[in-house]
Amino acid sequence: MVNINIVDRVCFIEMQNAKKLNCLSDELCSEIRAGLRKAFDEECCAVVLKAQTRNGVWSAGHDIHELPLDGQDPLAFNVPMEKLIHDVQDIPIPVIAYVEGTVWGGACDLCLSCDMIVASTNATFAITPAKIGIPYNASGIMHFMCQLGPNKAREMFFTAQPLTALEALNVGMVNHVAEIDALPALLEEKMLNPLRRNSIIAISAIKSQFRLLTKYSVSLPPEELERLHGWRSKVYSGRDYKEGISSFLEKRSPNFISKSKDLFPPEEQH
Ligand code: YXS
Repeated sequence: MVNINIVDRVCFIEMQNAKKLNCLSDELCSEIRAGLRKAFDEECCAVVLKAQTRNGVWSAGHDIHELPLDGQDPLAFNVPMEKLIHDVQDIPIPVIAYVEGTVWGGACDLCLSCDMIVASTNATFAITPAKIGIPYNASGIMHFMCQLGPNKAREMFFTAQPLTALEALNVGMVNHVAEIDALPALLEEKMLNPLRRNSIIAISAIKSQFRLLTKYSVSLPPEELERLHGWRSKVYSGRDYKEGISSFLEKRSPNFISKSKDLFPPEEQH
């Protein structure tokens, strides 16, 4: 599912499950995580996460077939896609998302969790839980808020509409955009060659500080955390969530009927 190739201290991890649109299945996430560990063990100075595309799709996001229907949190801390996102942020080596094509759902969060993104002009980025009735998770929402600002992040989550590469560049989500043929040279010149020249131990210390500063920049009192979890569990154990998944798999439009007030029953309003 994944090809790992180390060239001149850079670890290229290529998703090769194009026939399944590189859906972030548990297996694919585990193989990418193994690639990250190999990059660290082999003392690489950078990781490049890329994909073989089909129908122009870089990754179609979490594998919808693997979303739990038994009331479990689909985006719990310990699900493989979330573990991959944590590993990308925790590995003290710059991880660059190299995007040619369309990115959907959790794969968009994965790209945002990388340290930098270079994209081809035909790339697009969409976060789509609202289309499937999924109450994304706080850490994922934070990624978008930090990178895009609250307004653009809300627009992406509420509309589930793709952002073009140029729009993503304009809001600072993407570092560089180029025509697909020019992207390899841009990656080498703007990123990989400087990273090979610079001090990796200094970069590791700087990346680890970025991680701590963003991770602890928000503190919610425990009761607020519990309230947040209550909202999420009501949604992912509710009707719209199941309807979102069934409608996708049955290739029909979803019929969402849950109401906002279902989340805030009168007895709980204060
Ligand atoms: O009909 P077959 O069996 O060939 O299967 C179809 C699709 O069902 C399948 N497929 C997927 N299967 C599992 N998980 C997926 N995420 C997924 N996406 C697609 O692949 C086969 C070809 O799909 P098709 O016919 O739609 O291809 P297309 O070229 O017309 O359209 C490509 C896409 C990517 C635009 C389209 O497949 C699409 O919109 N996929 C869903 C993208 C998405 O919303 N992903 C989010 C997944 S959930 C997730 O990541 C998070 C939990 S969250 O939602 O919270 O962000």
